[in-house]
Amino acid sequence: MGTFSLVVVSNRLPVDHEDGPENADGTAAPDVWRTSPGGLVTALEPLMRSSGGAWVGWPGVADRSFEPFQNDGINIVPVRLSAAELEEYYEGFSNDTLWPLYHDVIAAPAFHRETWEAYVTVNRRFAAAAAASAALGATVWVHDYQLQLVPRMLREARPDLVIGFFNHIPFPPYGIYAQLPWRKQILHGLLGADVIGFQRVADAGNFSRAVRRLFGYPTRGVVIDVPNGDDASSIEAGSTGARSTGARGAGARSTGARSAGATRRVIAKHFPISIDAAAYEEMARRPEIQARARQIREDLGSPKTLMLGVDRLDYTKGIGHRIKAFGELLAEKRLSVEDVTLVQVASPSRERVETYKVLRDEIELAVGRLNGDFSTISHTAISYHHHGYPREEMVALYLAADVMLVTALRDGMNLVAKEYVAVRFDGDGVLVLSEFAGAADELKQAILINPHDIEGTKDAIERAVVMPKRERTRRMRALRKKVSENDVAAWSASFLRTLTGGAAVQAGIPDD
Ligand code: GDG
Repeated sequence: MGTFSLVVVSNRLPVDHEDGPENADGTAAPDVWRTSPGGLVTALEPLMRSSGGAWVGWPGVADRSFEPFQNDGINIVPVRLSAAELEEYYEGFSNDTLWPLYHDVIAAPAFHRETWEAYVTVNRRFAAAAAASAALGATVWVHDYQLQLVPRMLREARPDLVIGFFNHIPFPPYGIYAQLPWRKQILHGLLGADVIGFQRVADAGNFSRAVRRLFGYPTRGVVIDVPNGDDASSIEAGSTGARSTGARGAGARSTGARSAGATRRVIAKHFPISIDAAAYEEMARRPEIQARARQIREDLGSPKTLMLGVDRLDYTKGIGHRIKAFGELLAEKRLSVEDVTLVQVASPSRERVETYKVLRDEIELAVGRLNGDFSTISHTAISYHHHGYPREEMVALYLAADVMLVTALRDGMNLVAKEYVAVRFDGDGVLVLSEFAGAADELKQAILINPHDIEGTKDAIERAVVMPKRERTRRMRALRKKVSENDVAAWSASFLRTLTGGAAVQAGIPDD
């Protein structure tokens, strides 16, 4: 039992460990911690500070143990992972099994019993660290697909806790999910939470359907009635939802998300994640960033239209489809390299996973071919960058881009689409957005595409390039309203409200 009333659990901590320089006498200097300012940190920072919260996660370096410490007002609880565990739990089960499976099997998922074992072991370690940090009756918020067993493990160790889980990636349709050899164990793990959050209505629906198919538990809208005695034996017995009246642990306190009696009420609902829109706009308004945006256009030869893609180099992002569509538009002379340049930022990602190595080769071959075929001495068709950039540079790129291309084949949300919109305080710019990204549920005034339909994607790109100013402004105004109304603070507040308070009210509302 710990002392923190709010505990966040995620695979990575909001800080990265860096080896400090050696002292002059050859002894090691104190550890250096660099804050990694992701959206989640920004969203939770004020709350973590005011509630004295703790963050449990891996510090980004293998085989090292660190004591808990305070960083910038947040209590950091590092979880140790060995190099072998990283390979099996993270690169293996998380990124080579769950990631492709949950993204519509765009790449083939690997199913290995050893990596599953490592996933269970590591989830248990995260759960133990969270249980040791949380005060009596504390709220614990677990994040993402790497930690789906943690809610159940936590509930078993600490029935007094209020447990939330948020899935940042899609939850697949049953026909795909059912391939997973450990499909029951994962659902059982998740059902340990009081509230399970998803990006889209469809993801929450897929989850509830999987629960009905595999466990037979009744669902009504966003509510799932989970029998109180749904312990591990229900998995082995292949439970069809037989009720039990097992008592809840001592010290359990009643929250809106729970109900007394034979069943425990679990909520599975969409909470579309967002960004700190005001912070992006504030950066975009800085004179030096605007100057940088102008400089970028000039350095690219002042094209009439600058198109931009920003993605982790991942097969879910549809980078290849985007390049194909652009290449065909150039070949058919519907666009010309004198007028249009595509800047593609492909930030390095999961470089030790084989599928990602193959993808990098494919993309770079396609970029090289296209540039070889169409670039001139003075105009490069695709300006391709396999680096990570500082956030200021990303904002300058968004400001410089006339057309933003988000062509994901499947994406939980896609924050890049929202960042582009937040930055465009000038009311200009056109967003081309895949309907397979979660963002498409909210950003309906984008030009929505099916990236598998290359002809349709080409038409959409051409339309974006020639769109009259009036229409651009009208669409961007509506998009900006959406993003500023639902920023990341609203997102986390809404999730935590459902988890700790207003859940009883929400629970009565059918799925919307
Ligand atoms: C997962 C889900 C969901 C990218 N390159 C650079 C850079 N980025 C930043 C972007 C954006 C973030 O990384 C990427 O977020 P996305 O949402 O686009 O995609 P995933 O990484 O796949 O995130 C996704 C998200 O979780 C949140 O729930 O939306 O669906 O897959 O913020 O700007 N940032 C900097 N330099 C780069 O080179 N500074």
